This record gives sequence, C-alpha cells and structure tokens, in this order.
Amino acid sequence: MVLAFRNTLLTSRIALPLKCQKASRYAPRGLCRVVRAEAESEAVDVEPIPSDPLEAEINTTPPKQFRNTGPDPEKFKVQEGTLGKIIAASFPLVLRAGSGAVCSGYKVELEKDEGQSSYTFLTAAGNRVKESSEVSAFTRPESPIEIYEFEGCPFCKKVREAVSILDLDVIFYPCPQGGTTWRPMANELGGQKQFPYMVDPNTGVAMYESDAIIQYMFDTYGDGSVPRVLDLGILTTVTAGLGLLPRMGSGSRARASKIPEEPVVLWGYEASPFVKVVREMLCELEIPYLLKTCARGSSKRNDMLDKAGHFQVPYLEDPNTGEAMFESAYIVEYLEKTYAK
Ligand SMILES: N[C@@H](CCC(=O)N[C@@H](CS)C(=O)NCC(=O)O)C(=O)O
Repeated sequence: MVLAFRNTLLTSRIALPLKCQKASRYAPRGLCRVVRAEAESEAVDVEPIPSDPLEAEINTTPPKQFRNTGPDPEKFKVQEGTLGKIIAASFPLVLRAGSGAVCSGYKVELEKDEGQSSYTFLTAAGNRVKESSEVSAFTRPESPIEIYEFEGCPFCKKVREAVSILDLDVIFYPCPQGGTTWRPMANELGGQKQFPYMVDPNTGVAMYESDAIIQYMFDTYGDGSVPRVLDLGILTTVTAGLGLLPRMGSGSRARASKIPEEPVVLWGYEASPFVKVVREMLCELEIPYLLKTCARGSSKRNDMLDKAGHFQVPYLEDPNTGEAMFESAYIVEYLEKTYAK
C-alpha cells in the first residue's frame, strides 16, 4: 500500500501543539514527500523529493568545536555503582550473538606498526590490528535517516542493529510510552500508533514494520541481503525482547523533560552496554539524537580520534550547550542535570 500525503502533513504540522511545533524545526525532513509501505507490500514507491523551503530550516551539523567537560575516557571501566546496570545492559549483546557490534563485511588484519595515527584497539610486538568493513562500497545516505522508536521495543532493537551493521547515521526521535513530543509527531506523520517508524529524506520513503524497514535499509544502503541474525523471523524478535528484560523497561517510559532546540549527537553502536544506558536516558527524556554509528570496522572511529583525541563510546556532543563528554555514567548524569524536569 502506498500513500502520498504531503499536503495533509504540512497542514497537520501547523496544528501541532506548541512544544511539537518548536521541536519540529528539525524533525520533519521526511515531510517533503512521504511514501508509506507496509510489511506485506514488496514494492516501495520511490519518488524524487521536490525541493522544499522547509528543508532550509533543518541543521543537523553540529558546531566544530566543543568544550570537553567530562572526565578522561577509561576504556571498559565500569564506574562505581553502575556494575549491575552494565551487566544487565550486556544481555542483549549475548542473546543477540553480538549483532550490531560489527559492520557488514567486518575484517581484521595485522599491519606493521609504523606509528600510524589511525584507530586501532591493539598494538603489540611491532604490529597493530587493522579493522575494516565493506560499508564504504555501499551507497551512503546524504542526510541521516529518521527513526521514531523506543528503547524497550524488540522490533525497534532489530532495526537499530541493522543501522549499526550498515554504519548508517540516523536521527532517532524517542517515543517512550507516555511520551508527549515525538509520539504524537510520529502519529501525525505516519497515521498509525506503531513503532518503529522510519522516514528516509533521501528517497522520500517512509514506512512501518521492522522487517520491511530492515529489508529497505539493506536494499538501499547495503548489498540487498539481510544477515541471518536479523532474518530468523520470530526467533530474531524473541531474542531481541528477552535481551531487554534484565533492564526492566528502562528507557521505555517518558519522564518530564525539557526538549532541546537541536538533537544531541551520540557516537556509539547498538551492541555496547555502555551506549545502551545512555540511549535509555535519551529515550526517557525524549531527547532526539543524531547517532554517529561506529561499530567495529567503521571508518568513523578515525573521525572521533581526530576530533576528540581518543576513540571510546559512548561519546556525547551537545550543540545546545557546546559541551562534549566521554564516560557513560557522566553522560547519564549530564542528561539528567540538563534536561530532566
Ligand atoms: N568507562 C566507559 C567505558 C566505555 C567503553 O569501554 N566502551 C567500549 C565499547 S563497549 C569502547 O569504546 N571501546 C573502545 C574500542 O573498542 O576501541 C564508559 O562507561 O563509558
């Protein structure tokens, strides 16, 4: 089923509550031309996006310079008082067999250590580990894809794994239960109360149904074949759901918050438990974020190294305050202090 409803959407945006109107300054890139596909419909109708003056309002490029206000990064260190949380947040990694930890076509080689400045996680005996993937050979989206979803939803989790595997940068609009910002927005855009909901401003495609979204992303930004771990039907969804249980719904219920003017920028990837606890907080507070996806094999690890001097995730950049920081416990505290009401 294919629907085009540009005019309805434009009208409905004007009618949104004040909070949503303000937030929607950067939300609805996908408004320009939305095509909705349902799971059972194979053919997704793609039409060119007409140029739209609304697009000029959207700025997802963070300022170049941030003040680093957090502690020094401490790789794999679990901060005091957070052990239980990090163990619980590691369950999905185990139950999902590491899905979302590495990019498509991930490869490891040894190379001579000649003091290269590029990312490596291990240097020993004159050699260093070089990681790569095949994603650079795939079509890359010019603008980030947009996904409306929430942390505790197994269907959303499958889609987030695909995002990491394909190394896609995505703006996430958190829609926790009881959320009053992006939930109504998603409903206005797509017409249904269902998550995940994806809008791709590059192609004008918008769709529901996790499996259809995953297939679309691999068709458009991959080699067309969905990895086995995401293609096991009910088993994929059940393991995604079971993995989330130990966190007992964290990140799934909305709390009162101040919605920032611009999305914050989170560097991370799906399988990291340290990143998960930050995502949970972003979701509870309905803070939209641009995910700079950097699973193993992503060349964006070098980008972070260049800009921050280290590679470690999570790494948060907040264009609203100009602050940047490593360390999950600190980031969670920062978000609470800055955006919780
Ligand atoms: N103490 C840090 C630990 C974060 C951490 O170790 N993250 C891992 C990913 S799970 C990482 O960035 N590893 C760097 C690498 O793989 O080179 C925190 O709580 O944020």
